[in-house]
Amino acid sequence: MEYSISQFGAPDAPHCNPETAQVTIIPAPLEYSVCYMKGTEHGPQAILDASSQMELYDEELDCCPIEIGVYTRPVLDYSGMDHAEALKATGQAVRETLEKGQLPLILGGEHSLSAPCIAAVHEKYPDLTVVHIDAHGDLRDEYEGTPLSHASIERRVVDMGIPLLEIGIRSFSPEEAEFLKSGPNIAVVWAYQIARGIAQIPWERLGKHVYLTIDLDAIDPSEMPAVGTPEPGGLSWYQVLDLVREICQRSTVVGMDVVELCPMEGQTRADFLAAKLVYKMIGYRFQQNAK
Ligand SMILES: [Mn+2]
Repeated sequence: MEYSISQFGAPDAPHCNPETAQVTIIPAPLEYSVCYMKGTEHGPQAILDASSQMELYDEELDCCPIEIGVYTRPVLDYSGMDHAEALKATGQAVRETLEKGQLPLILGGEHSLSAPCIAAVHEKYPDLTVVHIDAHGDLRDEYEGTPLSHASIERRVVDMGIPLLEIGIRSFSPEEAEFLKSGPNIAVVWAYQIARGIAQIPWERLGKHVYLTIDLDAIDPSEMPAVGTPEPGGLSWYQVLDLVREICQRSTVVGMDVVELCPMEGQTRADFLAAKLVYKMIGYRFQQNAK
């Protein structure tokens, strides 16, 4: 790609000192198990590039969230690695960020990268809850022969013994439905419940510390067309923002990711949505701390 921004919010971002930043963005162009549209490996760079065109004042929060310090690591280089090695390297980047006392915010890349990131955050915060905003349940034990698949990521979270809250789901296999009925520690808020105004989100499930993973296909394809596996009937921009805001008000978010952007020719609105979502997540997260 010719246009290649290395710091989120650049070129105006003056607050990207790696030592004093409160957030470290980890661009993770991981793509091994994507099954339909390929291209998520270009997602992180598309988000960084779009972020350079974004205004840094947040009218809702009446501040410039970037001033808390947002450092972007060099894009992770997975060349020569197999899927398992790439996941390990991603988890290591999260661990290094946590050791510096910074909040890791990972840009995907395919959703399988969340597993090592969540594992690393869970080591530091054993009382972790995972909130998963997605169109898909991602609860298959394995998919296309691998337990590392992006379609199995939340099953790995369950395997780790971490309570899970899934929101926006509208694509679920019979195997996943059966698994859910077997009583694992999962609550699911379906997209249709949100669309009809009958969703009762079990917020009491959230512990003190939350890891938030957002698969961009949670958002309706009319607003977010650039994903590998689009599903109709998704959440709106403001519905997603309201969820993120509420999560940040109720708990301390100690890790987050935005995954599955699959940049497409002529669909730059998707890259801009992803970049702005990342910025709103940072704003909500630290506005809550400032109160
Ligand atoms: Mn998904």
